[in-house]
Amino acid sequence: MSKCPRCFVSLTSDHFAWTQASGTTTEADPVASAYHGGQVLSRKIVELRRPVDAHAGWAPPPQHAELELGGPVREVCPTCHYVLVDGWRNAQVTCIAMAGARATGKTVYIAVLIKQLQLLGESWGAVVEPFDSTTEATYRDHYETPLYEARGILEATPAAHTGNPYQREPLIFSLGHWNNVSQILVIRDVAGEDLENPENARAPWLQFFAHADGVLFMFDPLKVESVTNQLHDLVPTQERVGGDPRTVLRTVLGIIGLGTPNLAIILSKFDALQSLQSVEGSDWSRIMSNPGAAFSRDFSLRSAPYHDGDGQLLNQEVRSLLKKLDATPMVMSVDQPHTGRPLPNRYFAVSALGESPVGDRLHASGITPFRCLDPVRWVLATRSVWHWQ
Ligand SMILES: Nc1nc2c(ncn2[C@@H]2O[C@H](COP(=O)(O)OP(=O)(O)O)[C@@H](O)[C@H]2O)c(=O)[nH]1
Ligand SMILES: [Mg+2]
Ligand SMILES: [Zn+2]
Repeated sequence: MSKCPRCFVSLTSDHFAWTQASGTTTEADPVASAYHGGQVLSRKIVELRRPVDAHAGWAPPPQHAELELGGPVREVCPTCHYVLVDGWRNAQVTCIAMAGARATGKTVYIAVLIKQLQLLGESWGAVVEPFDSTTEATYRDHYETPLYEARGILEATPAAHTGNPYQREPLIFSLGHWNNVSQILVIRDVAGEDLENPENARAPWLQFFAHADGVLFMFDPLKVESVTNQLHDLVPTQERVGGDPRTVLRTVLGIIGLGTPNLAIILSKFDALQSLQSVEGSDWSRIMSNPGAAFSRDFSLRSAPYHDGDGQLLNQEVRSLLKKLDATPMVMSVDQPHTGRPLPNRYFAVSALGESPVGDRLHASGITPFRCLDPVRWVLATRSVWHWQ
């Protein structure tokens, strides 16, 4: 089914909306502004709901919108007024929302993820590319260039109320065709700061979490004191630290409410834990040196179906690691949410960079991602995209 790339609400055949395709008269649009998180001006909009007595195959009468608006029209999302491209309703859209405190690695992860999706797609001839010019420019300017070209480290994602919050626009990528249907992946990045504030739980511009197909929640092991204490000689200290992951998880679960996204809980910057192997005599060194562990290998770029068995093993291992990282309360709030209905969930470990950056620069060995595709392949597999039965 198709979904809106901004609010992630499913586009049904019961409710439609259009706007004028051209014209200079615009006015403040309170609906679009609420979902965008900043002021949006729109041209005139008309809506149409399916009449209660309509027959099964009902569709909007041809030219209905053109007649109402007096000229050419463009379809918009009836929930948030996002302008949809022609044919959007025929595509299968998978919507992913990033979550996590500040500096847990969300933005770096997206930058690397797209490259990995491109590599995986190539292995069966699927071209992964930005779907629109906004995505192309946002990905290039805020993700790819800062990481791959300047070899520096990305700036913190601005909170939604500040100057140029590029994360307000969804990142839309085409995954090519699968089962003869155009496949689209939408990713919405978020500023950790916005999730560290529990008062934002009701903000309309964060409600996309409730309608997402996948929520990728990142947990940063470098926030855990017992880890950083052991690491201080091995891994350069990271100066940017975010808020309490438990608050963020609570806010995110609060926003999701009765929604049913797949929840991926991701241990990010896994390279940092891997470097604990060299802390002699510590129990972390024993745990992390286990060659038989699922977290010691990476299947994510194999052009076979998502390996569910491997995913389940990793799930158990990462759950144990999180308990060892004093994150038991977090695991409990996933298992026993206040709604009484746990979300479909799975635990993952990823390293986008492969090695810790030194100060503000990437490590000399460059970017060597580890298991970055797993969470997205899991979400895609649950929707039978890029997956063989
Ligand atoms: N060691 C390590 N550090 C990482 C990794 N990914 C991100 N980082 C560090 O974490 C910082 C914050 O990353 P960023 O993606 O901006 O976090 P965000 O605030 O969650 O979007 C970066 O400046 C990097 O120093 C990783 O895979 N390994
Ligand atoms: Mg960010
Ligand atoms: Zn919408």
